Amino acid sequence: MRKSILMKPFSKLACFGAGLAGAMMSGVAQASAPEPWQIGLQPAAGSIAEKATDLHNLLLVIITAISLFVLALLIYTCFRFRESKNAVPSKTTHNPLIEVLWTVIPVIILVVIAVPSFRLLYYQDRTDETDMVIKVTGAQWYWNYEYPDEQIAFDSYMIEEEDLTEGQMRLLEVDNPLIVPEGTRIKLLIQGNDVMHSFFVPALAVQKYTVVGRTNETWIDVPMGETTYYGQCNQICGTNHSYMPIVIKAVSADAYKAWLDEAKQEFATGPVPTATVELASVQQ
Ligand SMILES: [Cu+2]
Repeated sequence: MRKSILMKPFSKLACFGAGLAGAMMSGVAQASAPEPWQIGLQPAAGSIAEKATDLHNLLLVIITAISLFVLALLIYTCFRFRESKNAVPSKTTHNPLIEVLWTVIPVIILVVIAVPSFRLLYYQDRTDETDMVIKVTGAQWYWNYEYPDEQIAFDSYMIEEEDLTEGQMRLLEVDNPLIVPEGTRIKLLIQGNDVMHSFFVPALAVQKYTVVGRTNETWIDVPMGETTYYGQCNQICGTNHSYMPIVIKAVSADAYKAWLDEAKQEFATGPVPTATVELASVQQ
């Protein structure tokens, strides 16, 4: 299998590193991946994920309060109107005050949720301030990554279980990860090659469908720090849907340059078709 020059040093470190603040401070690469028995979100990486986590936390408070309120009402009703105390049920059908309350209060709650929700939706939708463009194509069953400005493109396949090396995660490692420089805002142009797939990397809070004949645009805000972000296809796309993981490795500017030099030898595409260039420049 083809290996990028960065594959070796990073693969050893690409295991269960999430939350290792000490490791990050000392500049050692870490990984952002699911952990056994994890129930919360993966640590937020970048501004989009931070905003998404904030919204999630706000919603958690709201839904918990609503659930507890409804539970309390149920318990009170069951107790207060039990048969022994209330043998003949009330025939009341209308109560204007309660009806106004149970209409207006949910509307207010929905508005409170909608404001930060739409703000996040538009924030992560697109931005003019991106540093580079990467075209992502979903295919049965692998990913293709193209750097139109560098004229390189390569496929990224999952590493089979029997080929895994010590410390690598089953179903999550790939032969050619998407290498990006740390601290960069990257515009993603996402396309499908056959059926619908979905490009999903939880720590970066990016999830976008790949659709044949259509280019979906989004962006990721890769923070500083040499981190490997793991994701997976998130739209059932056929037999091997579970076997097309996504690995994004954020590396230092120097390491990115070194990788780029190597990749230009190995993955050169030649001049990019005009349509792609136009698309990238129109959307910038
Ligand atoms: Cu899939």
